[in-house]
Amino acid sequence: MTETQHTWSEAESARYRAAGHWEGVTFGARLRRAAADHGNRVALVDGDRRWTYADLDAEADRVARGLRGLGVGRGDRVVVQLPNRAEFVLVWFGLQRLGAVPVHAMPGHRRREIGHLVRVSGAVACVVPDRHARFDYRELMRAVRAEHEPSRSPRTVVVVGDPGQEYGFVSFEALRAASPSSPGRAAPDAALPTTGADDGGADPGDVALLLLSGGTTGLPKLIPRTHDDYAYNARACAEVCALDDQTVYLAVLPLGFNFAFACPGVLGTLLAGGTLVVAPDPSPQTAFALVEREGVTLTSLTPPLVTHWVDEAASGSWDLGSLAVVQVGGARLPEEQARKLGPALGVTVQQVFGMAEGLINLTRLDDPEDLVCATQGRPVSPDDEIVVVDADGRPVPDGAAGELLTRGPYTLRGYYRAEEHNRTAFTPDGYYRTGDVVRRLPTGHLVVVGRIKDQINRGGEKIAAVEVEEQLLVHPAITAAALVGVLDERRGERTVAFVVCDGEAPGVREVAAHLKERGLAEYKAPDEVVQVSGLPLTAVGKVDKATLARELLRR
Ligand code: OOB
Repeated sequence: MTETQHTWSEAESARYRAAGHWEGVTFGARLRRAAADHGNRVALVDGDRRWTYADLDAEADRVARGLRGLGVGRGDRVVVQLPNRAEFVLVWFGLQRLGAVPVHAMPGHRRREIGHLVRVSGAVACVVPDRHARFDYRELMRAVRAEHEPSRSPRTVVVVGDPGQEYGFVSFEALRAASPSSPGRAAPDAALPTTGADDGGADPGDVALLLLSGGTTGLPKLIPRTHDDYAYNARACAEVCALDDQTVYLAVLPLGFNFAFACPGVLGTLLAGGTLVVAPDPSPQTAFALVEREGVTLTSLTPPLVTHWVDEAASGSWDLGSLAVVQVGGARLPEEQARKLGPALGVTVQQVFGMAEGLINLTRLDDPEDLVCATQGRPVSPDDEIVVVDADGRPVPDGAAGELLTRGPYTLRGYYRAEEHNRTAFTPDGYYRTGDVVRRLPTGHLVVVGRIKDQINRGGEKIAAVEVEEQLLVHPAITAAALVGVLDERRGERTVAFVVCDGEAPGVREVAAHLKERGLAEYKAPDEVVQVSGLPLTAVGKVDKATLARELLRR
């Protein structure tokens, strides 16, 4: 990323500071303040384990000291691939304390995705669990390291749980327990410096974390988020959701997902002095038990979870009285489901249309039911700039459909180290081309009506069609391939791979095994494989995916 080109101008930065959006405080310093303000309040709950704000602050110091002993310092990137456990939060703030930069990976990512993240970010370390959901992450890390020269692969792998015997693998427990006086675990200079002790000397304008984009190209892009912009993201959402120190947020969706982490999620809750409860799995049984036990007030879901939650609530065996607001986003929520959810759980529903790149739209808690159920909300910041344009880039009137372009105080101006992609992903005046087709209502609310980007949204999981197509073509029997999203009752969309083959086409299982072998995350395997004699083309010679989807529905 060329800082001069792909960031906010001096004038814009000054405006965002003057407006109070950018407060000039790093996350490391914010945690220190939170500990001073709310020391004895419970910040974090995971099963039977609890951390007050003072505990969390002290733990961040401990983790930071251990990481520093491994040579991690200001500006260093560290890939964090952890499931929903407290350690995600401990590691995250430990890194912030050093001015180091967490790279948010998803638990489902495999060799190809993690290898790519490691290469692009130049990560010095990775943090993984030993095993999770019957998968061994140490083996994944071994494979990633084997594929890269030592100079280009992470020096250290921190393992939550049993690190095994591999050289360079260290246990998280040992790392956090190591004090500067226990040599062999941490280097003697591992004590934190007295200056920058809150944040390793980081600047609030520095990149604080890297998020993964849903992707539209062969390789996923990294999204740089600064301390200033990301804290504003969380705070602006927290204000709309009226968070305070009584808030108890249940993290059901993966913590690495921007929605659960900062919209307002983890960060919004902690910045407000509330309590974060992590759910180890997204089932309504697990979640409802936590709602009862911890008095959860707010949570967030993707649409496919909504039906399960509504069904389980109907059993009548749970007391969900504390739960006030349920956010739903990441994919389009059908209006009928939105109308059912509120009464079924006895909550206020909030639709969330957001993106890792920045812009977050929320329906307001006091919006009339029709807006809550039939729109995807409106921007959280008065300084979010929205333009809806036609195919020629000309603004369309309110109510008409067009591509959503946006810029503002927490929307990126450029992907990380992606100079070429940045030339087309933004307009010359810095608007991000979302690839989403929306209608804007006179109230400012947006209705998502479609998409022009080559991405499939499988119930909130984003799949870049090109990334999968490239790997399908590696299969010896496949000569041409197109991955298409088609309407699906349960997930909104499911993936269909249209393949042209020399002989008989491989079945769904064989294709899944092939993609797994290629190192792709399992959720990217097509739900269906359809053999065709050729792929239809549009007038400009692109694969005509709309025609493919239509013909499939007609069969
Ligand atoms: C969230 O973030 P990403 O980066 O995984 O995906 C962003 C894309 C959007 O551009 C849009 O295509 C789609 O996901 N999307 C929705 C939606 N919310 C996101 N499409 C229809 N209706 C919605 N409510 O998905 C994300 C990030 C922060 C908060 C919430 C979601």
